[in-house]
Amino acid sequence: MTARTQVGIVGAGPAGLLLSHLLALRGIDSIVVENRSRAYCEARQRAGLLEAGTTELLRAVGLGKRMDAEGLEHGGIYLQFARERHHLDFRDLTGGRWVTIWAQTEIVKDLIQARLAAGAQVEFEVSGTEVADLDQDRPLLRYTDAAGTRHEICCDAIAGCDGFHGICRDSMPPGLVQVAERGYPYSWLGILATVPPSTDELIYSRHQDGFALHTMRTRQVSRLYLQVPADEDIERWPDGRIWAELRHRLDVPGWELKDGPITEKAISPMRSFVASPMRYRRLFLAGDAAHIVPPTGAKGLNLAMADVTVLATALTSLLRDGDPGPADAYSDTSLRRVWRATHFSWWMTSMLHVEPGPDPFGPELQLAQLRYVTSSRAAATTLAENYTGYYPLHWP
Ligand code: RFL
Ligand code: PHB
Repeated sequence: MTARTQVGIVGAGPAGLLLSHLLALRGIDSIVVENRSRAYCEARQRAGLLEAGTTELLRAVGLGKRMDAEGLEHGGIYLQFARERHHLDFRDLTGGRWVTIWAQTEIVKDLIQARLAAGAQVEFEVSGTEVADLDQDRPLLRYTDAAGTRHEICCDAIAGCDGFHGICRDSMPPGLVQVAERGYPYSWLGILATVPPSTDELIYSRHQDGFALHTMRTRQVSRLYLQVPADEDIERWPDGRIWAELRHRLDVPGWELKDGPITEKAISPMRSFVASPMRYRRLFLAGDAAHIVPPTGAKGLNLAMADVTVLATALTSLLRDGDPGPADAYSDTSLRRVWRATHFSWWMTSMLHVEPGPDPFGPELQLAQLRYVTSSRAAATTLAENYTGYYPLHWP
């Protein structure tokens, strides 16, 4: 069956769903295809922290209601090292900027609900996704739907929002895409626990036995992470060991970590990865399909949403106004932000994690940098500006 749409979107993660929503606001129709189920997409535990610009964008496009009612605004973070906890006041350092704790699961739920309520076509549980005729003005998107029917959609443009393991990046012509990447010799063990957070704002702790992070999802649910070896087996981390290690690495005099039932437990590898260009003719990559950052700077979701904000404007100019300029600039425009965030995420990661192996040089550099960031207003401002989001997002 051959059908038509203006923009074929591969992937119903935050990038693909938000792109479909933004295009609809500009009168451009799209079809979203997703190989997982709706329930899986809505439950997948990932990011939790939004830059100020991302929250402003969500409000501006009608997706701020639940976030404003239930999200938690934070005006800073704690940086901890040598058993001392230091507060960085973002509002003071940046002239009023903040971040918001609002889970990716909730953003995805709101987006799916908004797309379906608007009558959009979002196809879950597809298989055999393919993109073809990429050298033509009408590229094709093919997939098999949940009932087993094969479809072919003739598109004016295709957006590859299919994450790091998707098919779109590898569908670009051989030799076009350059990859710059960095691996890290450690992973994060993340837990979700039903216990009120033991802190009002996030705690990033550099400890000689490894990094730890205390974050949260709601006033009743805590999220915590531990640095573990890159190839660690989750079976080696029963709940009691996780809480003991968190207590050890987050310890400061006079403070106590409350524990509770762990409802989710997973290990994620750490990687920096940037593919460029993010476009071949009428195929555009956005979000994790084009770039990955280690989670220490909390940038992945924010970058994905920034990419599609730029892309929605570019596709509107191309498809509605016949102006190819912003589409031609899309890759360069997005990569400037991507590389800024890539540097910041690498810098935060390198400052806070313990490298395996004996090396007295690295830890001293980390401590010198942490002392500097917590004592110099200029250094603290650099962190605060990057963390809360440096480039404003434009959604006219
Ligand atoms: P996603 O979310 O991976 O969505 C891609 C979608 O495409 C689907 N797909 C396909 N569909 C059809 N056909 C195919 N062939 C397909 N192949 C794949 C997939 O099923 C999926 O539904 O990418 P997107 O939309 O670009 O969004 C990116 C974000 O999910 C990601 O960057 C963040 O979660 C990263 N991240 C964080 N980002 C932040 O900004 N702040 C944070 O606090 C933060 N914390 C985190 C994080 C990521 C983590 N993990 C597990 C990687 C914490 C963790 C632990
Ligand atoms: C999260 O809330 O999951 C989170 C917050 C900040 C990070 C990484 C993850 O740097």
